[in-house]
Amino acid sequence: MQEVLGKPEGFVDNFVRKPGDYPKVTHYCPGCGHGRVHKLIAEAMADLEISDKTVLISPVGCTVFAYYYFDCGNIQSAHGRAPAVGTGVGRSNPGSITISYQGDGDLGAIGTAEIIHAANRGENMTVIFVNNGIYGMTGGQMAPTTLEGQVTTTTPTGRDIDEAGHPMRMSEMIATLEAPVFVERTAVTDTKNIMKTRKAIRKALKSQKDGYGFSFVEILSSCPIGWKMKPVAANQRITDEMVPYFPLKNFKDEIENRSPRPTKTVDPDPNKIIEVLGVDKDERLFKKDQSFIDNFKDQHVRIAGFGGQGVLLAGTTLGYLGMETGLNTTWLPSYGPEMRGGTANCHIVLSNKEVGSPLVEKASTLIAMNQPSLNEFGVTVKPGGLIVINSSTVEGKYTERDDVTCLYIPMNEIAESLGVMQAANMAALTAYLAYSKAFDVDMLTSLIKANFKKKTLIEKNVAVIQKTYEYVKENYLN
Ligand SMILES: Cc1ncc(C[n+]2csc(CCOP(=O)(O)OP(=O)(O)O)c2C)c(N)n1
Ligand code: SF4
Repeated sequence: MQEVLGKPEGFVDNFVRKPGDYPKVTHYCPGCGHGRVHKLIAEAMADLEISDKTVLISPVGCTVFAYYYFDCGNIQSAHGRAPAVGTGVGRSNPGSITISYQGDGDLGAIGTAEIIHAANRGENMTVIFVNNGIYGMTGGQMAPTTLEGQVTTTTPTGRDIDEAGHPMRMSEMIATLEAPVFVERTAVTDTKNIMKTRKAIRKALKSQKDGYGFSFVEILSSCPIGWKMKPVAANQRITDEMVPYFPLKNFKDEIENRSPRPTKTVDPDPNKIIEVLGVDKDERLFKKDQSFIDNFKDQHVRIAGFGGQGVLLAGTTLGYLGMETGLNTTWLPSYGPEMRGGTANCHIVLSNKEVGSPLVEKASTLIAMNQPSLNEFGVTVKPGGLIVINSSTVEGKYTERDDVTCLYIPMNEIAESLGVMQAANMAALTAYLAYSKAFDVDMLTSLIKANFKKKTLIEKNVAVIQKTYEYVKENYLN
């Protein structure tokens, strides 16, 4: 029999990076280990016949390029987050094969939490951890696996363990956890080690295919560019310097002793949840009015101000109005680390259709509780949209746009005059509702009465709503 060696089936035919490139040139530097590891994965995918159900997740680092090469589903994730993305992919697609392909900076530094917890949960995923002891892509900074004394751009006199700690042995750490089924460290230095790596990758993928859960294959690999060495010397350095600290061995192989894990779909029965929570899904504050729902015009509202102005509460109140009338509703807060005085804003989407995204990039209404919010978000309002401005804190008129309607409401004065300064947010909400007619202002009053506990607070808030309504009627409604 004659065996023809060629490109593994698991690779795409042409590695086209940009028009005009020679399609067979890869991104990787001469002597880089990534190419060798790629080939072993591509071969295994083809031989195990799993390409059509494999999703390979490449995060940040030189690993990021993986999606140019593999003929399978590819997702590019944020730095260190591949195991978290893989968790979602695996759980929502039972029976799929998830490969998390990560470097040592990615897996051992920024993504430490993700890898440890995915391993600890025993997610059905295969992690290929390419350990080259350095941040390759960014020019050779120290990584958690950089050896003691190793010179990098951020340790020009060599890694000092008193200052930077000891190099981390990730395989050893992962192997202490209960759930992982297979953990092995290999290298891609020579034929013998490449064959061992090949076997480990196959074993990990096969065990995932059979449903055994989490496998981890760490591969010592060279980065001649980051190490500032010629490829042959870099290869030798793995054997001489890395292997003594990172021994090549199997740390865990439980495949024979375990049974495949049951496939669980993360699709909880909503009726069951409703039953457990003891709520009645049809019980709403407002009687369901199908014609109101059918005629409802989508609202994309951004409410912005500084912390302490009740911006987020105004948002949830509006969200409750949506929920209590039977609309689809999302509320997305965004605020600084400070509790008070920092910036705060929230996005609210209300619709009679499914909401595709909770982000309000183009607002139909902006409620600007202070000047910085108006400056920042005024430009995001859709032409023909509405801006409700707190004229107690914003000086003059908003002249940046002539294609939107602006309401100037002295929210602080209204609230203060009724002895409840914190209710400026209700003045804001009332002005928006009164002008836009998205909901009847009386509905806001009913909601406050139903949701607020303190009688005096209810009375004061209701007074703010009434006074603001009068103000809007007098100044903006004919
Ligand atoms: C959130 C975030 N932080 C930092 C970076 C910058 N960054 C890009 S690649 C990289 C290092 C990757 O090193 P490693 O995971 O070891 O992979 P290698 O390039 O060596 O294969 C860093 C820090 C980024 N892109 N995103
Ligand atoms: S910088 Fe290092 S890891 Fe990145 S492609 Fe080049 S040799 Fe490989």
